[in-house]
Amino acid sequence: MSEGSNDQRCGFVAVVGAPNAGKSTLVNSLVGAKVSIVTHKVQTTRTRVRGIGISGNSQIIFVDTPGIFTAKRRLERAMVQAAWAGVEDADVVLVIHDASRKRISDEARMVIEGLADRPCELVLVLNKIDLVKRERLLSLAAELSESAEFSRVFMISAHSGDGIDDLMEFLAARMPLGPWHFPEDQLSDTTLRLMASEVTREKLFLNLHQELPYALTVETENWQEFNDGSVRIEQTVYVAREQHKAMCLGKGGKSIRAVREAAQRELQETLGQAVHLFIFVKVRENWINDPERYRILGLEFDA
Ligand SMILES: Nc1nc2c(ncn2[C@@H]2O[C@H](COP(=O)(O)OP(=O)(O)OP(=O)(O)O)[C@@H](O)[C@H]2O)c(=O)[nH]1
Ligand SMILES: [Mg+2]
Repeated sequence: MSEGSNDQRCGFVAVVGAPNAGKSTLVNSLVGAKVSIVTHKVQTTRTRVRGIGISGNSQIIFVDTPGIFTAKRRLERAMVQAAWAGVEDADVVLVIHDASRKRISDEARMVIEGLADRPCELVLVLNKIDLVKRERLLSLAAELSESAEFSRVFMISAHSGDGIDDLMEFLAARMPLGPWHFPEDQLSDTTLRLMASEVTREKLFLNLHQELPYALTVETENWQEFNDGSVRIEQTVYVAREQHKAMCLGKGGKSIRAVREAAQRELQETLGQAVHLFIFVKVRENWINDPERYRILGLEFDA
């Protein structure tokens, strides 16, 4: 932290939008490192994830949030509550819209309508422009701007990085004057345990199908560093039914083996050390109504 210089800027940028709009991909791209998991499935992000980016004198704390949708189950309500809470105290709110969708979804409208009366600065970010024709972008920007007052519109591809530098520069200048909140080499405020759980959850999302990824949660329960520089990480995947456990394991343990290998590889790379990852799958019928599971994720139980 370069303390003492009085031209430092530091602030919060919330990243909100419908599920699958590309919020986490964008946060990772702005931070320049993977801080939040990404999959092609909706509702990947379950809680707020803070990623820290630096541009010139500005430290920007990006708050990735779960997608906003009509929540029914307890976990879904907690996720959507966490998303709206991410907007509180933000200096700038980026509204991420998936421009590649043919129609503006009800969920996307819900996000913009929910923000319209808030006193914060709203910036519209049309994402996935690698998949869209330019004419469509202009009409989309005009249509979305009818529902809320945006100070700027950016057209980007979080995937290819197109437009990211301009957005970063804009945000850096928008941050209020003040000392940096985090050391300059810190990329995220999450714990290693939570990060490791998320990596495994991402691999479960990628390897399991239908409702199964939504019916489980992952917790890191043991973390043991050894003198040879390696680490043993033990995790539990909680599922609600025996049948889900069988599906999670796969034939002859094939699915969980693929998950374990992919997660171990990524953790090894992120941590820069040898990782011995052990994953146990346990049935805990009512985990979705257990307050402790929510506390660990930083979610509100009674949202
Ligand atoms: N073609 C293309 N795909 C993108 C772009 N940005 C994100 N994606 C893809 O969109 C999908 C969803 O990305 P995420 O970053 O997980 O989206 P999210 O908004 O965080 O989703 P939730 O956490 O589920 O709300 C992934 O398959 C990404 O690879 C982009 O600019 N172009
Ligand atoms: Mg996400």
